Amino acid sequence: MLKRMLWSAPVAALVGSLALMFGFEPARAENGLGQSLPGQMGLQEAATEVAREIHLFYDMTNIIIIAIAVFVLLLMLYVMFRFSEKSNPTPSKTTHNTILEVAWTVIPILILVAIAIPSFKLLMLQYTYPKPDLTIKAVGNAWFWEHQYPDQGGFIVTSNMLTDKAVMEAKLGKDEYKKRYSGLEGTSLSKALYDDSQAVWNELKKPRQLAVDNEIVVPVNKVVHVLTTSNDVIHNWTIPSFGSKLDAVPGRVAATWFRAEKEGMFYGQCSELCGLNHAYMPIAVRVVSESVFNEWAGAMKAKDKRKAREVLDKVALEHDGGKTVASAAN
Ligand SMILES: [Cu+2]
Repeated sequence: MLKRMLWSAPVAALVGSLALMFGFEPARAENGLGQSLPGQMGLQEAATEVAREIHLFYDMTNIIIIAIAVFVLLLMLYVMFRFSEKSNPTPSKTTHNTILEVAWTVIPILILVAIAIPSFKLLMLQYTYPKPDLTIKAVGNAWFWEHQYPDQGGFIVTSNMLTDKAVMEAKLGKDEYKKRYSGLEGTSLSKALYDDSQAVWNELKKPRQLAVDNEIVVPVNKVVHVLTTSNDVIHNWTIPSFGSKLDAVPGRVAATWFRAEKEGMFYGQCSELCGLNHAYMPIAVRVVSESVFNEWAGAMKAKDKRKAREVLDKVALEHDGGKTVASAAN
C-alpha cells in the first residue's frame, strides 16, 4: 500500500505533463480576451504564443501541486488510522529504511526537474527576442503612461485613464458640463458623475477604470518590442492576454516582446505598487491590421490628430461597436 502510494504523485505528475505536452488543455470557462469578464475564474484568454505557453505551464504546475497535495493527504490519513494506538498497540522500533530514504530524496528531485525543464523553455521563449517589426518605448509616470514610437518618427501617445468626468465632459461639452455640475462638489459630485456616466461608458463600449483617453495601436501578427523605463518610481507594463509583464525602472531600460495573433482591444494595468494612483494608470493596446496601423501611424506622424481618431473610430466600430472618447459627443 505504502509503496503504491509513494509512486502515485510522480506518476500523476508525469501523466499530467505528458497530457499537456501533447496538446490536451483542461476545459476553461469562457474567459475574456483583452479584459476579464464579470465572475471570470481563470486567466484571460491568450493572444500570443508566450501567453499560451504561460497558461500551459500554469496548468501543468497546478496538476503537479494538486497531485502532491492529494498524495500527502492520503498518506497522512493512512498513517493516522493504520498506526494509531488502537490498531497498532506495539509500535515497531525501525528507524532506517534505505529504499524509502532514497525514494523520498530522488522523487522530489525528479518532480522539480520535470517543472524546471518547461520553465526554462518558457524563459527562453520570453527572453529570446525575435527581430522587431515595431518598437515602442513605454515610459511610466506617476500616474500615466507615455508610449513613444521611435522607428515611426518618434511620435508619443500619452495615455491617461478615462474618468467619469472626462467622458461626461466629452459627451456634454465643457459649457453644458459646467452648467450641470457646478453646484456639486466632493462625494456628491463623484456620485452624480458616476451615475450619469454609466450610459456613456456603455455607448463608448469602454470598461471603466481600464479605458484610457489615447490608446496605443500595434499591427497584428507583427513582432513588437516594448522597452520600458520610468520617469519617477518603479511601474510595470502589463497586458495579461499577451503574457507581458515587465518592470519600468527609472534610469534603466528593460525589454519585452509580443506578437499579437488576434485583433481587438487589450487592456492591462500598472502592476508594480507605485503610489497614490497606482490603480488608475491602465494600459490599452488596440491590435489592428497592418494597413490600418500604417494609416494611423501616418496620421500620427503628420500630427493629424483628427485623421488618427477617425482611423481608430472606424476600427473600434468594427471590433466592438465602440468609439474613441473624443467622439463621444457625436
Ligand atoms: Cu505605476
